[in-house]
Amino acid sequence: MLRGFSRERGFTIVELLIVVVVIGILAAITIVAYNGVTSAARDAQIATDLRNIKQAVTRLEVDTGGTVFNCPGGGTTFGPESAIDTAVTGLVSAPTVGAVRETCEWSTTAVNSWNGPYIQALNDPWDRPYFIDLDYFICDSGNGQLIAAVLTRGEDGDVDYPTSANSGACTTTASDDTYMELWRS
Ligand SMILES: [Ca+2]
Ligand SMILES: [Ca+2]
Repeated sequence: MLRGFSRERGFTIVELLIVVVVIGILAAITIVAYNGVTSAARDAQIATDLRNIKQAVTRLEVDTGGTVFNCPGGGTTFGPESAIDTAVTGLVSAPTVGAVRETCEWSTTAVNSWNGPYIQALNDPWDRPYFIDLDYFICDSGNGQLIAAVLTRGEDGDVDYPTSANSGACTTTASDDTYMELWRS
């Protein structure tokens, strides 16, 4: 009886600790794997959204003969910037006739030939509208470049130019933005 009781005494503290540690390791591995999957899915969604917005910009150009904000020659020099769902971009709702900024201006002809919406209002994974910036600076092959881009400003919600310099030699700096180039001057 005593011997049988002894065999069924249950787990020792050491055995229990080992079980707890093993469960902890398995949980950590699962969390890391899950985060990897969700961030890959998020990146894929952003890539799809940016591509769709770029296609909408092209359709807007075909109809109006202009482009987002209706800047002559595309406009990358100190061009305007805005969330895609504002009327001034001309993507989601019809723009009104008038000056935007610098030489960008919606003319009566362009507004009359507007046949959108070219895309529905669309938010990034952090529930903020995607953003169009006609003077977005990037570091390309070691040189600061000015481009027109559509982007998500990332988790921090701010535009972080991913470059150390606006022109000339540059190094890439930390940025949680994800952008797609529309054109460059
Ligand atoms: Ca800008
Ligand atoms: Ca950012």
